[in-house]
Amino acid sequence: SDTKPILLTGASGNLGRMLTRELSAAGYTLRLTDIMPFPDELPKGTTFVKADLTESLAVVRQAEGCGTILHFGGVSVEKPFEEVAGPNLHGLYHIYEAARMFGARVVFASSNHSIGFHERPQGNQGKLDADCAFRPDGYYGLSKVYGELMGRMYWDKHGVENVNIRIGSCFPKPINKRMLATWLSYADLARLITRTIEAEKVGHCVVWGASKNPDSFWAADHRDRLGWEPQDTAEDYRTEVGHIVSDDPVEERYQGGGYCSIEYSRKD
Ligand code: 15L
Repeated sequence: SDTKPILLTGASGNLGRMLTRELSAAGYTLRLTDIMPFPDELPKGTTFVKADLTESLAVVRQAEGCGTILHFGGVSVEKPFEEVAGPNLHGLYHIYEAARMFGARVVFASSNHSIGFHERPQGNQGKLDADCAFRPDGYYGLSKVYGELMGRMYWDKHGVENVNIRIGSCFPKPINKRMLATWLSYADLARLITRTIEAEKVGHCVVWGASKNPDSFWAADHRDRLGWEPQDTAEDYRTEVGHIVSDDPVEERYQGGGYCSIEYSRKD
């Protein structure tokens, strides 16, 4: 396994905290960073530095000597453009420059909102492959498109390897019908991240971040390069949450759900 330390941005967020627990328990050396204080007890051998992604020097200092940068930092929900741009556009640039400088691999927490304006498929027909068109459903999703394309460019131009995970809905449990398609269990994400660290060669890689859900909206991607297969399934929650839908037709029509309805003003 990789002996170099791993930088984890967004460590104080829900997924950052879960990954800190899982990866430190598995024996990885972690350097954590976030703009918010780390709310849990620091695992042994782990360091935490409070830093703003928009400040390039702080990012570079943290990344020195790291083999992998797990980039979970930044704005994680729909916000006005000016709030998204600092962390998600400038911050991401700093991450990629640091990766180029130190020869690190970037694992980018992308999102289904980079393709959120694709309609939901009917049954097994029309599931999306990872090379589908980007159809962002807001400024947040647009920043994830930019992040994925930044990875494309840094691989083509500088050979910086990167894995872009289009995370569906990563929560302890699915809470509505949409999540019977989009849910990613914490355990499946943790196993996926381990593979992104350990895989021999990844190039520029795009993976759908969903568990083994029969209702998934998504099909082919690059998971074979990582040797990852999800093991959990949202199906276990069908009777509990399968009837929970919104009365907003825009939300129910598109894959991005409620993000598509935010400030939606199209008339036809
Ligand atoms: C995301 O990208 C968000 O970070 C998360 O909070 C959820 O809203 C998720 O998408 C989703 O689409 O369910």
